[in-house]
Amino acid sequence: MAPDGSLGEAATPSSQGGDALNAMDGSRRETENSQHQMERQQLDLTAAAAAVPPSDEGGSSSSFERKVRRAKRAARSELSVSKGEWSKHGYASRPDLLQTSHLVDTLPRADASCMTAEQFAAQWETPRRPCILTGLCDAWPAQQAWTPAALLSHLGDCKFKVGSDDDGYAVRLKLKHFLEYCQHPQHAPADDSPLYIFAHLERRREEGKALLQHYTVPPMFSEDLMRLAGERRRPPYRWFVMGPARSGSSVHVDPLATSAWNALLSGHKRWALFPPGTPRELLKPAGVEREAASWFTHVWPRTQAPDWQGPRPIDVVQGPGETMFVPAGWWHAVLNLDLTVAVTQNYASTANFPPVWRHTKKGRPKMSARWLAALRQQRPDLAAVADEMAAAGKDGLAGSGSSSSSSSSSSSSSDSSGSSSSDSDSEAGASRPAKRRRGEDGSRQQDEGGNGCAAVDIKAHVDVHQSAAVPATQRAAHDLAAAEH
Ligand SMILES: O=C(O)CCC(=O)C(=O)O
Repeated sequence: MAPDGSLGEAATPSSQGGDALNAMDGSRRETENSQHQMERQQLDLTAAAAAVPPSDEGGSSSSFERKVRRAKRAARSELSVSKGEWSKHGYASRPDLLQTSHLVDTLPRADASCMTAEQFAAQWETPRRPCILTGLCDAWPAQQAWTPAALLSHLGDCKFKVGSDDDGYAVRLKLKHFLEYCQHPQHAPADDSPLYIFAHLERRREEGKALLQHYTVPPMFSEDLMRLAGERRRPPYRWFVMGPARSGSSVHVDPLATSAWNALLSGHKRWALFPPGTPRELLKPAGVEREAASWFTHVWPRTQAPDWQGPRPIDVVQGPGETMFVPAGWWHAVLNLDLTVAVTQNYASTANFPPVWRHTKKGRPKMSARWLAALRQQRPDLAAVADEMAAAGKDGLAGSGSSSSSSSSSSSSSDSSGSSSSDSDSEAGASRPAKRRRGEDGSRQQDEGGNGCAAVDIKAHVDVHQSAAVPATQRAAHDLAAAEH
């Protein structure tokens, strides 16, 4: 083992040489490599778990147990922990859920190590073509710093958001407890849809400050126009993401018409991508739990049936070192196939400015006013676009309201915003900082329809209870809005 507790080498990206547009190669290639990588990762996780003192904080393993149970209860109050409802579907004993050999991965891979922002915009971003970029994160300090063992040693006592409670408040666990949870036979390895760290990276939090030093935004994503609105005003836009097998993000579209990149440091993620305009009712049929594991179990197979009415998904297995580009408006569902560690950011750029502006103006009027003022100074060309849209009456969203029914997995939303160091949060309870609006700031919130509504931040994640409260008509309006651009 290396001094940092990792197994020495950084994960090897499965990049392709040259222009490297390699369709049809991902899944099969990854499956060959993945066994070896999973074994290495398992060793690292085992090492990390072994490093967790068995009797933490002077207590016993029952202290760990209490905290994890409390987190589980808060994150999914509809499931009884004591009655074993976290494993009621038996997904953990269905090996097919994590198998990918039947998939044909047709997503293009492009070597981005020498790609300019202009080349990226012309080839992928402007035509809104999803792709996987390679060669972007090989040299990041995160390659060493984000192994489970290294994270444990540096940030083991920091609390990370693993879900949200019924009121939308963050549920947090110390990283050392989360890592133990990932290993403990009665928890993640048995859970249908395990807890998932989806932590907004904020400089004012200790873990945010540390983790932000470990990667750099690749040049093709660095335009990041919302930065002009000011770091404190802009919606949350970057997250550290870590989760065990079967955690993930159920099908959704990222809101405010933003695009996203997702760089995977270790592990494997299965993605299903659908183009903008795919009918929501096909992708989110009634009666299917809003968890990635349920979506891949019940909905994905329908997409393969001869009578499927929508576009077929683009299936992808993303491996270590690969960065997924999700253009604005694309539906996506993601299932972690093993323990994954990733960072993801949402952004607005020249290429997607008009729809982002439309959604932001409607959904975040105060921020958009400030943003427009900054654009007038620094990007008069885009301020002119905004003015033209206003003149043409194209800067609002028909029928918009607030919704963010969504999405995913075991992770859910809402971090604290204007507040709250980890000291003030109680672990495994929901943090309740003063003066925050539900679903705001720090939320990993995802939207189903690309809407930009007042209560919605960049990634709206509202759990099953909240989603249920969103009227269907409202959701349909958002879906129409999403389909439109
Ligand atoms: O779980 C993941 O890594 C995917 C995240 C995602 O879909 C998103 O951030 O929009």
